[in-house]
Amino acid sequence: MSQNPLIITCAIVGAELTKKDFPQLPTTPEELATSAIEAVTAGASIIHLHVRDKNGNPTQDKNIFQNVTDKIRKNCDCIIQYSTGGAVGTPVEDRCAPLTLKPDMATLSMGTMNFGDEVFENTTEIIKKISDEIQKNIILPELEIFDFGMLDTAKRFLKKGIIPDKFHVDFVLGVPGGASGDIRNLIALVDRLEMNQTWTVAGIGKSQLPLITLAITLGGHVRVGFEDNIFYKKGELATSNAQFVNRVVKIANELNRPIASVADTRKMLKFAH
Ligand code: KMH
Ligand code: ZN
Repeated sequence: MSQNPLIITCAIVGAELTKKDFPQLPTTPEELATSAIEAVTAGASIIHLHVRDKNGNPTQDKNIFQNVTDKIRKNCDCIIQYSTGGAVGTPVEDRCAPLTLKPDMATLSMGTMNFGDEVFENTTEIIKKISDEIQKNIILPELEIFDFGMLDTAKRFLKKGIIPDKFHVDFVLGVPGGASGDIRNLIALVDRLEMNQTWTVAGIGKSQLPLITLAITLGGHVRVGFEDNIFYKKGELATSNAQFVNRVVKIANELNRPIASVADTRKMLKFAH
């Protein structure tokens, strides 16, 4: 039986690291676009996007999102997924600001959690507001599930109509404060998903490689990139986002999973447009 194509998402930069921590981190619009294009060329079909201001700090500035999106689109076709998580402490209005640009996809985190030593706030009110903006702009949401209770929240909110009934799921495992990157957590979470729901795993730090390998085996999808991990191996920093995508392609080839094109991804995630 032929296996379903593997959707690779690349999270090219998050909101936590700076160039001081990691000089290879893409932060300017040019660097972000180049890194995204390299990742897509290597096999990614979705780019999870955060952007930075002139000083390299995380921002939800709509104009910068537009600028980076235009630069990526000029050079390649891919699905662009905006972060509505922003950085810890970003006000909800700012988190929603880029959504009026109507990206293909946007994230929707399913609960408040400790995030390292800080708190990533996603109260019911915040989730409702972001979900409303996502629906108003006809964007496909990706539910960010950092812990078990967040999956139960998603099911509860789905029944109440707080979140739309069409979405993709991303299990983000290994954030200190959320569920750990232990592979048994992924197995348990997938087991509790409803049938036919598409899902991706993002493993933080050293949990990335075992989690993506398991996800490829289980028929799920994967996210890699500097937002989640900067080490290619123990003690060896990665050189580019594309390097991580290339590794996924190699593992997928060994395990007989074809790589999803952008068209395959749109079809599998049931895009409206
Ligand atoms: N930066 C984190 C606090 C998302 O992109 O939607 C949240 C985050 C999730 O990165
Ligand atoms: Zn993110």
